[in-house]
Amino acid sequence: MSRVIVCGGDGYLGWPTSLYLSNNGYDVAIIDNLSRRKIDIDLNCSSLTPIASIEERLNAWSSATGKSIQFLNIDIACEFELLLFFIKEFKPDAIIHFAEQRSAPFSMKSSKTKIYTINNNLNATNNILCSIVDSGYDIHLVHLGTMGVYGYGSIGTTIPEGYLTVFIEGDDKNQFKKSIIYPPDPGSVYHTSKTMDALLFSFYNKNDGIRVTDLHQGVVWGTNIKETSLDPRLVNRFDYDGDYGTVLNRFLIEAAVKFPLTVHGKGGQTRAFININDTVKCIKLALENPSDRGDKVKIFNQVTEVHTVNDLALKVAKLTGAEIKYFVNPRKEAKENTLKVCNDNLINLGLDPITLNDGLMEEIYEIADKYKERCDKSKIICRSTWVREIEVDEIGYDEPID
Ligand code: NAD
Ligand code: USQ
Repeated sequence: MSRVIVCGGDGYLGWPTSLYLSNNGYDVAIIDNLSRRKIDIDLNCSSLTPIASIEERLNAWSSATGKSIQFLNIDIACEFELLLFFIKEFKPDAIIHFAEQRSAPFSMKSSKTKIYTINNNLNATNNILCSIVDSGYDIHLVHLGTMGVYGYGSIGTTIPEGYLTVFIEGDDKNQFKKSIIYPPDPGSVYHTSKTMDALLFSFYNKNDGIRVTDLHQGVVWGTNIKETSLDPRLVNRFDYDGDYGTVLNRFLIEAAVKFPLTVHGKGGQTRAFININDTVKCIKLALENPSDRGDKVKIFNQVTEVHTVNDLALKVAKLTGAEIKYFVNPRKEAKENTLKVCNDNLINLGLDPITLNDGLMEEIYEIADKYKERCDKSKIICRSTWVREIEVDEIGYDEPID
């Protein structure tokens, strides 16, 4: 039986992944410092779905399936010795790394959240890499990265999977061919931390031969998978607040509580998306197809389709009858962009993408509707501004703003 440690296994993606892998024959241990739950308390918001404590979650999983998952409360960014001790004891074949502060708006709220995001994310990644080196085991690291490392402009070309082939003119005027990491172009402090992770992977891969797969994932939508639906105590989290909610999930709960769909600017931003059921499948595919020792970092674009924000709003409005409003964009981002993304690696490994047309949007709308009484409407509008010139009071204009 393959043994895997899921760092960040109490979170939105880590929890369903842990259950999915446990159900598919993996021996799973979760490490999490529960910081995401603490951030909810600080922000005075909570998941739309009522999530059980980690202890209740794990007991419910054992009762429902007879399988057990270990849990350790370790701060990966600060508690290196504990992390190393557990890795040596558990002897994992792989570690999946979800354990980072993942909200772009939260990372841009203040200097305090910028500093926390950089300290937490970079130290977590570096500590995991150091502990793999010190353990002496040949552990495959699978990291959840982001499409945002590329920026979102494909300048008429398809964004490749991590590497770009370039031709450089030498001093002797000959052309040299080289494969380089695609030029990073992050749009927030959070996204910047992911571009810095990529350099850490590249270095430890080159220096210590660590096998790494970096999954450059798009915006995730959805909430439950089959495993999290087995018992109400297994329900996954559903973030909808202005800091942590992602765009399509937000539009669905906004529609359920009759709040206008909050399109930023004119909604011309094009982003890549993936359903949470595909996220867990992609991670299993990545685990089953590690690189060989000595190979460079493997990079997969974990995305299934691209849409503009306005497209999404129109689809949700059509499904639910919701009203759309155009808000001052609190972010500094292009008003519109094209985006073409290569996802051949995961498709060639067998991913059969779920799309927005597969009826799942209705299912998520039903979940949003079921829990709508738990929604605090005052938390919906995004109030984290990228630059201080945008006054928080301006946000909420209901006309498209250039
Ligand atoms: P999340 O915040 O719900 O989960 C992250 C988990 O990691 C939380 O349970 C948190 O408590 C834990 N954690 C954070 N720092 C830690 C530390 N220092 N030590 C131990 N545990 C720590 O986030 P998510 O949505 O599940 O995202 C997981 C990963 O996937 C992130 O790295 C994110 O960048 C990436 N990702 C997410 C999305 C998305 O749409 N949600 C899209 C692309 C990529
Ligand atoms: N947006 C709106 N209205 C909203 C919320 C968002 O118009 O109510 C817009 C944003 O301005 C942005 C786009 O929708 O243009 C996407 O925003 P998002 O909040 O859904 O996603 P983002 O901040 O990019 O971050 C999320 C995850 C992050 C992950 C990233 C993948 O939180 O962890 O890395 O998606 S990607 O966007 O491909 O880089």
